[in-house]
Amino acid sequence: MLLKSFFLPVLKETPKDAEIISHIYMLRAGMIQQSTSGIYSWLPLGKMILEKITEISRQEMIKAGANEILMPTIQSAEIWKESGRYEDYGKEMLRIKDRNNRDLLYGPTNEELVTEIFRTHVKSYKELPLNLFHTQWKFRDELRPRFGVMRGREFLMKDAYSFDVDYNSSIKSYNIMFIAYMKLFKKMGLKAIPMKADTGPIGGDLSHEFIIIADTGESEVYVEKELLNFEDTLSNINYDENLQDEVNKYTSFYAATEEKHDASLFDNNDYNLIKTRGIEVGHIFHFGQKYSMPMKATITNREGKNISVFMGSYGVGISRLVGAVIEANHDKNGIIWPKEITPWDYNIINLKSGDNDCDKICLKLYNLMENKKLNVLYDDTEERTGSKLARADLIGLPYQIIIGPKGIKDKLYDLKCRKSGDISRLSYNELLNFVQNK
Ligand code: 5CA
Repeated sequence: MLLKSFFLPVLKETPKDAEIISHIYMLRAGMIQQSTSGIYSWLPLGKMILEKITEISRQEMIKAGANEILMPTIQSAEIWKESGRYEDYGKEMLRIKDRNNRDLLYGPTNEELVTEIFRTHVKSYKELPLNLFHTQWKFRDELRPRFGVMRGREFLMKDAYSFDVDYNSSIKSYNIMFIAYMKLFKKMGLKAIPMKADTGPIGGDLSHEFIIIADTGESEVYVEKELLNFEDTLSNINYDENLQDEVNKYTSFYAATEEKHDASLFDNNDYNLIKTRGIEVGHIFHFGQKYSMPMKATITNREGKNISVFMGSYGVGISRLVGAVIEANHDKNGIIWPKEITPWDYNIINLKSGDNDCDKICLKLYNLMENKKLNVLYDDTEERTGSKLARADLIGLPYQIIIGPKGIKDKLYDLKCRKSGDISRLSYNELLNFVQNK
């Protein structure tokens, strides 16, 4: 991609109302623009990151056996009246009337809608287990939208819903999602800590939140130190194994959000507990027949008896994750994208666009890298050297290849690793070797 033809409206100044680093950098790097309180437009760089995160989550859901669907953002109030949540959900739900005075709402979550799909089509245990997921915008009229995409009113969520014939099978489905979540956060370059959690308006008897430890996180959490340094074996786990032992490896440690924390344990020497803060990037719930009973989502079981199906729901905060990844990966100059998420791996920076020699060598390298299907952004703009370098640090691609008149004279070019800040001076061939063998 040539930067000249990429819409990257970076801001030089720190925006006034942004309090935390991810919000500041997302605005400064031209990733998002506020439309109104808690609602954002996603500009090209932001959209690319959103897509990357969506795709990692999608691929892991599919590996874990889930089927992708797409439910609408607007739902009929009827099904919510059936489940009993229409009144309960309170002011967070955006209620709308259509031209025929029918009650509609902008979905804050999809348990009811997916249960309606299920009950229309599935009648027998033979069609189970089933897991349906989608990635769709939600609206919650949060009391205090803040920190940019971290607590938005409109936000993108991946939500999955499992259906099973009995309690034990539904715990198996819960465990599959538990492990899938650990895997997908790891694939985003993040260390997520599963914690016992409150079930809130979703309900149920079993729930875990997945938390990224960060000072700016909104949740207060208590976690056993050993869990923070725990070496996982996730890459060796297959979804067809019995996953209870794997899940127990995590849940045997003490880790809880504030609402679930047992304060008497904090002073207890048996637990090496620390109190810290974190960002909730995922939340899973097991709620059995809470929705299937009132909504009459029944199936025949092996004994030919009609029973209400057992369910769970599983959410990943896709748009919040864009902020969370930045909170976990940045320095004073800007974002440092992990390789799993970065929109491009390399940033060629032409320090003197318009100079014949600089243009020639940059373009030659760019074309060669493109032909080799390397993922590269070429800064061919006419900005000043200082602004180009500052912008490159701000947008945080893993490697910068910096080419200017001095380098051309010496036949040595700078390769900068964004994360370590290390700069190597390499010949053209050494550069090629590096990018081809990376
Ligand atoms: N139906 C269930 C699971 S599918 C559900 O809605 N769960 S939730 O309420 O916990 O939301 C799932 C995830 O969405 C959260 O873990 C969080 O990462 C994200 N999320 C929730 N509210 C917001 C918000 N206001 N802004 C950004 N992300 C949010």
